[in-house]
Amino acid sequence: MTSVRGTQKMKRTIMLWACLPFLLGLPMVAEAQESEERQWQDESVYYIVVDRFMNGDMNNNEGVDLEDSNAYHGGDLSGIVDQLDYIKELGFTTIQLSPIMQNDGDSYHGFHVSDFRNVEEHFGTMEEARQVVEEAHARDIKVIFDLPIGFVSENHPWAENDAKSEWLTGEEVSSEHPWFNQLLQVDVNQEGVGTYLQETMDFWKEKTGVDGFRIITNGSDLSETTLQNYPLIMYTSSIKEDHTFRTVTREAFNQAGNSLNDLLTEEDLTQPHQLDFYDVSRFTHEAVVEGQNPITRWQLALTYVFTAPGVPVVYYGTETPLDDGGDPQNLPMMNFKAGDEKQKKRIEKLTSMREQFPALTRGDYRELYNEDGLAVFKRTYEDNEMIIAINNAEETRTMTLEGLEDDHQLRGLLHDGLVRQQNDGSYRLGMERETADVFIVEPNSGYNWLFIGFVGGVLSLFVIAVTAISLKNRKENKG
Ligand SMILES: [Ca+2]
Ligand SMILES: [Ca+2]
Repeated sequence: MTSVRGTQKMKRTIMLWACLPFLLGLPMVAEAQESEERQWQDESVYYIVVDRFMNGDMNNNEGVDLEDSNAYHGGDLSGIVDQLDYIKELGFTTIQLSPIMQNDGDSYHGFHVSDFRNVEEHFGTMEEARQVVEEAHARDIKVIFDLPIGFVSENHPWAENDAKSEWLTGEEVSSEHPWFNQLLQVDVNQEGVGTYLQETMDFWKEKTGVDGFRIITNGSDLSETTLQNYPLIMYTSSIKEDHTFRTVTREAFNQAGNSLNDLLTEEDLTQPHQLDFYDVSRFTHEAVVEGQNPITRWQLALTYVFTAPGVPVVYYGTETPLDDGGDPQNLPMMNFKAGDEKQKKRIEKLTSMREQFPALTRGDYRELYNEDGLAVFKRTYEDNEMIIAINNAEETRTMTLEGLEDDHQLRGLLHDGLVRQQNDGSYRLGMERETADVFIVEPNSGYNWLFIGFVGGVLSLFVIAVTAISLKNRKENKG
């Protein structure tokens, strides 16, 4: 009898203690941002080169040769489904896939399309494309497809069909990049092409549920009328773009001691920002060539890309970080066993910050300071104010923050730093060499007495409740 009663008593006590975290969690819930309708600029994007990510199906491996960097390597749509949890853990909210449309020859990169409305057999089937989207959505991840409408393979039916051949300019794409050799230019400004593009996007939406597209052109802008008010995520990019943001960001961060004065800050919050892509060697390699620690370099560069206006698009393998040996065409298979924990942790923190603090995705931008390798800027959205500090110098740097209200503090989210108001009323920010931090600006209440009071109150109630139960049990035992 005694043992049963003892067990019951223990159960009651355990249940009471089990409630504690929930009670303590209550003020956190109240603080959470009210969810507004999500916009494209709120996303953090992970870019996947489908052939080089994960080989999930051995039955579609025809011609696969891991020794030949120009041959298919076997990655496919079902492999992406297998790794969605991995991507989710890193905190990305959108995946973007290199072109999955039917392709000619060995074009593992997907840019030699022969049918815009079919899935390349090396990558899988339409059903598997639908599954990628469905499984991603089940994890609250959006999916974007690359759609290279600006050019087609020489074997595309448009090259043969007299009626459609007027959609082509009659010229080949001129590009120094070998991926774009022997491609026929599409005249994207023709009304027929615009209609075809729109119907093709509708087709993929209907078949797979995809959330949006990147339309890739050959230099000419799409006619605006075609795509205005298109209801899905959609942005265009050209293989002729000069990628100024990318160039200056890479140059600023590839070496400690570089000035950050040239960093380019755009007004456009919806502009995708990608440091690595098919036409440029990995930033990892650039840092290695400069004799730098690539992890440190990436941490500063990524902090900038994730907190400056724009949408961060991270190339697969950045988290490990993958080195291409300086050849942008060298896209090794993703190695899920490799990886640097510090690098992954930084990415996880940056993605979660963008989810938590709308100033980072929607806020106004203002530069506060930029000298001797230390850049400090502020993002503000409604009552959320964040200050980002990046010290690219090889020494500790300090600066005085102007224009902050009295009795506030800056709480660092990457290094747990705390900046408090000095006796003379100023705020002094100090950053160690080659570090970056993202600070939340909040009222300085010294200790948070409201919260301490709440916790104290809850604890007292618990002590009283537990004591009362013990007394009651003791009485029962005696009785
Ligand atoms: Ca495969
Ligand atoms: Ca093919």
